[in-house]
Amino acid sequence: MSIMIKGVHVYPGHLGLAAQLALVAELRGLLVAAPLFRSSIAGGKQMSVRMSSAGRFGWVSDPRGARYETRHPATGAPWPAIPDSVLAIWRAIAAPHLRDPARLPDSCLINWYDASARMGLHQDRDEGDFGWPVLSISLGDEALFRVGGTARSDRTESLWLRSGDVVLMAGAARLCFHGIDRIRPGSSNLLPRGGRINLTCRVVT
Ligand code: MD3
Ligand code: FE
Repeated sequence: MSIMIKGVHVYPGHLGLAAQLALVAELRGLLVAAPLFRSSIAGGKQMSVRMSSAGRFGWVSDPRGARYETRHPATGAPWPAIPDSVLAIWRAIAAPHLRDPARLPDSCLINWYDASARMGLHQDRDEGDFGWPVLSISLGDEALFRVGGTARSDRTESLWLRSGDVVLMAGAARLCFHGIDRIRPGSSNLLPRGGRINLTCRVVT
């Protein structure tokens, strides 16, 4: 079951509680090997979201700019593999929208939001080919997601994303402006100390 908002497919409650808990347990191990770090945005300000990655490429942004790197900026180690459970969600939801249905993502960005974190309106433009879709998985506290059109000035619509929701940006929606206005602290008890995790799977090359 899915709904559409501004061309973006939303699959509410795609992951049940057991699947969410299993995924969180897997991410805990992954984040020991590849700890969360802070990126900065143009102008040098730090982002409020902390992040890490899995897969061949991870997204990093520092005063030199935003780019994909094959190694963690603090440890220097290659990123851990994308969990099979995440690849299974990609196969189930993204496959019908792929030119090559066997193509897997080569990057899974892990965004961690505390009670005051947000993400300003932006486009995802650091990948080599915008023909591939982007898939997002929400875990933990609810988040107010805003999505517009392909111009920054286009009218936006908002939607609360909840734990277990999956979002797919394919076709023209791949270049929509989007962001997270705020999270709703205490709205989920999936993560013992609260907060929100968002996983974003992308094809980079
Ligand atoms: C719509 N993350 O990491 S995921 C990002 O919840 C990012 O952490 C947000 O935007 C988060 O770049 C939103 C949903 C999402 C991701 C990519 C998109 C929506 C998108 C790309 C195009 C249009
Ligand atoms: Fe984005």
